[in-house]
Amino acid sequence: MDRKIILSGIQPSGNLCLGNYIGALKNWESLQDEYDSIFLVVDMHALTSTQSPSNLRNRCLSFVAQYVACGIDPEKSIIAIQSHIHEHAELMWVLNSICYIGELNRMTQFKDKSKNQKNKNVGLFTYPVLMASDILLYQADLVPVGADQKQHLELSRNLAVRFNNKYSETFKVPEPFIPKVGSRIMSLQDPLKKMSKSDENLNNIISLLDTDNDIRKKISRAVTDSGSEIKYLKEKPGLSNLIDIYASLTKESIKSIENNYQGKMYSVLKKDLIEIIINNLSPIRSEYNKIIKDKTYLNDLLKKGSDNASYRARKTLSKVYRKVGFVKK
Ligand code: ATP
Ligand code: LTN
Repeated sequence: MDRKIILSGIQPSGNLCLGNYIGALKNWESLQDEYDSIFLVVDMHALTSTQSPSNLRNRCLSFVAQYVACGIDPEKSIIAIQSHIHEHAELMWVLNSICYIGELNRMTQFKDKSKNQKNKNVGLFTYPVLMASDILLYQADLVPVGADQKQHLELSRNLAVRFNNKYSETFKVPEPFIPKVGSRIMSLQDPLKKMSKSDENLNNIISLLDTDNDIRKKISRAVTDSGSEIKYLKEKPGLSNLIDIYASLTKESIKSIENNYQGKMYSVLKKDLIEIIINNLSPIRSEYNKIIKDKTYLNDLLKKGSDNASYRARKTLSKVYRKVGFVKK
């Protein structure tokens, strides 16, 4: 039987951070043996916020190298850059025509991200339709993402069902795969907001390429409450976030972490957490430093990835064009 398909993507804005690693990349790595996997660097999505062209270009390659350094194996999974496969934009146009403005108006990420923008760009508004097209193009069964993407995924499901009902069975209806622990890692300085790779305050985030010293400093300074009991509680968002990171990286349960640190000071937990993060990230960093230098290797894997992805994308898009009534070339 054919293996089920998973697909996910990260936009190359800012530096990949611990939130992206725990919420997405770490799960991609463990799912790739079981699933037919496609992992994208979604550069077209990144255009919805301001990007310098040369930074965007460099960051795309750097993200590909970081995917591989995190254990995404190009022999097992397709790794590709979204803009290399023109079918994403083409399917989006078709999906735009069955998506309602009211649906996009309800998207909380659009409300958050456009809040402080004077001139809101249309791309930011229709971004979830492009995401639906990424997913539906490859007939994905499962989409491993952090909790913040749940609403976008619901829209992808609705668009798939709507298209299938209007024309005939065409798209698989994808399911989200959201980790039980670590689906929403919070900012280190403001634990009420999500850790985000494009955050301008670098003290809020641990970047995958931070040095050991950066990690030590940032975790030592991470905001906690003034209490002393190590308990995972809503009233202790800073401490609970550190426990979440600890639990996700060690696979230890939150209960057992609480038991092990009973009666100990926050600083003891922080010190151990620093070692855990360093043990996870330093091998990734050294692997990255090797891979990023080998441009031939990166270009070859991208060529193979986009050839494979384009083949699949073409198959779905030609079916869609036929169903909606476009004349065959
Ligand atoms: P940006 O700040 O550029 O909007 P981001 O850090 O929110 O970026 P995305 O590109 O939106 O990252 O997300 C990439 C993947 O990482 C998605 O699957 C998303 O759900 C996941 N993710 C992002 N932030 C977190 C977080 N704080 N905790 C867990 N998962 C996260
Ligand atoms: N919107 C996602 C990034 C994204 C994505 C996708 C995730 C774009 N296309 C397809 C999963 C599947 C975000 O994390 N901001």
